[in-house]
Amino acid sequence: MKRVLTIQDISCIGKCSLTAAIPVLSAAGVEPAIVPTAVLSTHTMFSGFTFRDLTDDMLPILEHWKKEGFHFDAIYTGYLGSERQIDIVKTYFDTFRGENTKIIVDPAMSDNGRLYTGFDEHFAKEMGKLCSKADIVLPNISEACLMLSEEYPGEEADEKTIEGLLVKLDRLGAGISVITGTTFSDGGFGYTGYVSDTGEFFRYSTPRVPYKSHGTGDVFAAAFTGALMKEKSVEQALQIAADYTCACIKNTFETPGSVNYAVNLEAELPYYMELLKY
Ligand code: PXL
Repeated sequence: MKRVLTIQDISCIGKCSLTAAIPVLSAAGVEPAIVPTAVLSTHTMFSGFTFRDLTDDMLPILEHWKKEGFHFDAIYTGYLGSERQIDIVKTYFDTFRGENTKIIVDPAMSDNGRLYTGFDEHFAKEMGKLCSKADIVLPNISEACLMLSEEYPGEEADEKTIEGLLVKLDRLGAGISVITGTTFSDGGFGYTGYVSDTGEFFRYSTPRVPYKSHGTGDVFAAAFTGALMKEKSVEQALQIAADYTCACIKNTFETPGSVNYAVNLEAELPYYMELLKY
């Protein structure tokens, strides 16, 4: 069984970061190994959340694992709480990057042109440096702009603008750069990617559901990583992740009384598992 290490926070209520990654990776049939970077009472979209920083545990966990000789088929990171955590994650990459270990960075730090509470522009630049150590990066439009010091063009940026951002993102050094949450001229919603080796773009969209929620980037990244571990190509895995994430948003939109702080990712796990079969 493949083992994926994911390094991000636990928001006790929020259905994001680890509480999204663990069920999704498990549904994919891969073993989730975790390094919780912090424990929050909720994700940071609520006010008054508690925050227990676990940075001091990160290196002792690494040292123990080194002694045990653990191996990871992928390492993927999401929300990180500080620049020091970013530095420690670099050590994780350097320590556990095996010949076939895929490194995926989702620089979860911003939405709609605004940084999440607690982050500043310097943090965003440091996240850009972490991206340079990845095989695949998955920022949304805001995150890409912050890492590149580019003006935020809005969520409805046209395809040429997104392609321009991708070419710049490629210079950070990841082999494959993907911008998520892009809008297409036909009204679809999806992602656009760029492959460094070939200089080619690729894109995929699903119908737009008129519903905004939190944590959808985390659901997407976990579903992508899970699919990649099931021997799907990068493009197939991204499509599966987009179809699954879209189904989660639609399910939430259509289910009266759904929570408004996250999507119904659990309800669509059978659909995700179905998608992985083909
Ligand atoms: O990527 C979503 C996310 C993860 N973790 C924490 C967050 C958020 C989004 O707000 O606050 C703590």
